[in-house]
Amino acid sequence: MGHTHPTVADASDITIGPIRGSHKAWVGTTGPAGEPLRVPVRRIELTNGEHLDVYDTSGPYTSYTTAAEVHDLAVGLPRLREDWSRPHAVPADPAQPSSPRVRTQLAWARNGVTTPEMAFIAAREGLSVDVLRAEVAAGRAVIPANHRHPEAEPMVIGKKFAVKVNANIGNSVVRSSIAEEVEKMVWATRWGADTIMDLSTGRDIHLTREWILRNSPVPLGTVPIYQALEKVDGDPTALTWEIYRDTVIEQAEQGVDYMTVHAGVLLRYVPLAARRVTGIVSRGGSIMAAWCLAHHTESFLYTHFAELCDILAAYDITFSLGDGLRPGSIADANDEAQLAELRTLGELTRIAKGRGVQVMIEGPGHVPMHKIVENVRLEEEWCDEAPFYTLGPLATDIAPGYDHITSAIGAAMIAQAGTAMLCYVTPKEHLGLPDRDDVKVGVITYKIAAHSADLAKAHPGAQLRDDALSRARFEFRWQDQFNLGLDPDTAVAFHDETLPAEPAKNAHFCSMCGPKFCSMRISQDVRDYAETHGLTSVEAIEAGMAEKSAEFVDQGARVYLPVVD
Ligand code: IRN
Ligand code: FE2
Repeated sequence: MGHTHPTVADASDITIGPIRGSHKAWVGTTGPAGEPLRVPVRRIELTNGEHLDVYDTSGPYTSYTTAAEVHDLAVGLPRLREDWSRPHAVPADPAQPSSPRVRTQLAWARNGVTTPEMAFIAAREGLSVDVLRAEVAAGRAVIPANHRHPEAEPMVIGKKFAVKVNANIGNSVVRSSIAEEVEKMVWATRWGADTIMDLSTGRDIHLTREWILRNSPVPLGTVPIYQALEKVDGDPTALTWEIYRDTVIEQAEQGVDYMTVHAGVLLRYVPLAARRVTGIVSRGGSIMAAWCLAHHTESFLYTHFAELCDILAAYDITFSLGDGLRPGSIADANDEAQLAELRTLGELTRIAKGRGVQVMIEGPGHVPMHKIVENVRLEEEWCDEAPFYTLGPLATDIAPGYDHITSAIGAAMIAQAGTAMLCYVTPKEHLGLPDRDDVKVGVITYKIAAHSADLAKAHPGAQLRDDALSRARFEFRWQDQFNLGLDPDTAVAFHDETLPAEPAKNAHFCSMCGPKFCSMRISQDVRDYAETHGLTSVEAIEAGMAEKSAEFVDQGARVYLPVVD
């Protein structure tokens, strides 16, 4: 079999240009040293002259209008954070005199230092920088920002902030090229992915990641054990701490912002998963379980954890402590294997934070609705409220082909209960590798879950978009209704399937009920009646009723009127 050269990305592969009805804008703020910072927003222009700014994850791609404007993908995005002041090393934990001196957002926050990243994020979230710094200092929020990934626009993951969405991409031996992965990253962030995880396992892992990192406007996460496994030709028993450590350093140098580490899969927990309906479903978890069993030794991720912390601290990489024993079916939810691992993740959280490393905790998986909230409660109790980052969970197992929906139901519930970031699930989950359309459906589905939770948690400003859209809907400003939505292209396409003519974009009805029976139009009529008669709505309704009943009596009080030709 001949070796195919890696195909690299070129500008024609990626989607550029503004999302329908909006354009990229920047809102100014200042950093801790008074330096000007520009925070990106997506500005939706409305037909009534108003506009609404919404959170924007798309990077410069939505500001390009022609292929000629696109930056050189081989060079990468402008290095936004390169010139920002990076404070000097400070004690990892000022309360512990023996803690190492590090340069992480956690240590800076604990020492009362405001970083440019914090100022940028506070403006982005519409919250005060003091609240943000306090949340980071307490370990309740993380800012995944490797010093070596200056292209990324800073963002925060924590329950006091907007719920975030991660999109997984990555090739496998079976299919996909580098160009496709860069294209998927741009595509996923266009629709609102807050972070990207590159889960590549095939050939060209290093090069694929390099292309994604240099061109990604959002933080990038990886699972280093996947690449370590490639280095030993897929034999988990051949893994060593040294191979793993070198892989982590290789990825750290490239700029990976957060890493999934399945250090809570302990030798003694493996038998707990043996009698499960679906055993171990985590890829990383199964690799570590195989290693522990084969060597009958404790996991090298666990025994070398402090050393690993110091590597991550040097770059300010955030731990995403993996849920290697998460349930892979409703039957296995909240079982002893899952909870034993979670307790260990709590122990590891304290070690990492003591060394100044930011931590979030990965969670399930497949969990029926009545067992979801308990997951958040235990995670907060055992892991000192480190941000929770969950995969769904799927609320039922019976809908392959629709698992973006089964999981969004669980995701909305768990986010309302306090989960800070949701890992998307696409319609292809359990069935195959997602393509471009699946990525978009997955991201939009998860934006719905995340935003629903923001509303339920009364996140400041979250409801502005709902209210703007509802007003547009009520006032038959069709263009505004499309453009305020998460996916304007689909909204307009659906509308045009039945009413493609241009005048229908102003019509006071749609094809659902037709021109005669629109509830929105009838309500409008009631309002208009009130206005012309100088009445309140209630009075208008009463007056209108009286008028109608008089008409009814006038016409002979008959329910069925005679046909008049
Ligand atoms: C998120 C929460 N729990 C798991 N995840 C994500 O699932 C994790 O961050 C990674 O992107 C993906 C696969 O992880 P496993 O199967 O190696 O555990
Ligand atoms: Fe699953």
